[in-house]
Amino acid sequence: MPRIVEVREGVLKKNDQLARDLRARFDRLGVFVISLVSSPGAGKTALLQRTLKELKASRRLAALVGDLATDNDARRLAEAGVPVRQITTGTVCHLDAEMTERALAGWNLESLDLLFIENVGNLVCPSSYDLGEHLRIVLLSVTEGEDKPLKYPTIFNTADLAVITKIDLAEAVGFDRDEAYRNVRSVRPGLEVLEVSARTGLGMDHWFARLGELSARRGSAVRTG
Ligand SMILES: Nc1nc2c(ncn2[C@@H]2O[C@H](COP(=O)(O)OP(=O)(O)OP(=O)(O)O)[C@@H](O)[C@H]2O)c(=O)[nH]1
Ligand SMILES: [Mg+2]
Repeated sequence: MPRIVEVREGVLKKNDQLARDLRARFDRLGVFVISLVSSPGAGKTALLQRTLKELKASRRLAALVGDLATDNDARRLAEAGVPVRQITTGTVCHLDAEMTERALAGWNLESLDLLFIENVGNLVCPSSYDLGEHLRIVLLSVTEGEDKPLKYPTIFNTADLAVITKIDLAEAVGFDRDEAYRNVRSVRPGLEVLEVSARTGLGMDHWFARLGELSARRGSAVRTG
């Protein structure tokens, strides 16, 4: 086997082990962890901003956010008045379990119900790295093109739920809903798909309801990886 492949496999194995340990810790401490992945600008932060504001009255929340540079997203999320930590990855195009664990140091996880993790905007790299989350959500905005699931199948294959974002723009950009669903399901048959607009609020009630239902399954985690 070429050495570069061996090294990469070794890194992934180590990440998987650490992620399993993290998930066991989250389970023990009773915090449900949800990660969001998407291409840059698909609307992860906008969706989270609205979600944190809505859910903070009934749930104890926190968020971690990864970016190569800037703490713009952490500042946007902190406006909701919940604890937020930034992970600055430098040149790395994804979060990994070790970065996640380091970012959690000193945080009182028992005092949380839900922890959201916004991954670096990228449809490729994050797919290989388990962060110990219970639920991985992939976002696809209507402005990206309906073919993205076909071109980036791995991220859709590793997700538990897909959310089509910026649905308020669907008509303006000629979004072909049937084709998008067909493409998601040809890559990942049966994957649940929701539609939202963080701008207008369309679909948000259903999103909140599904988050509530899925996080209630904490005892029998959605992801087992
Ligand atoms: N019209 C519309 N615009 C949106 C919506 N959600 C996000 N946007 C806009 O899309 C742009 C990107 O949104 P972000 O929330 O920063 O996207 P992101 O996925 O967090 O981006 P990165 O963290 O850089 O990957 C911003 O200008 C948002 O205002 C939406 O539902 N409708
Ligand atoms: Mg963001």
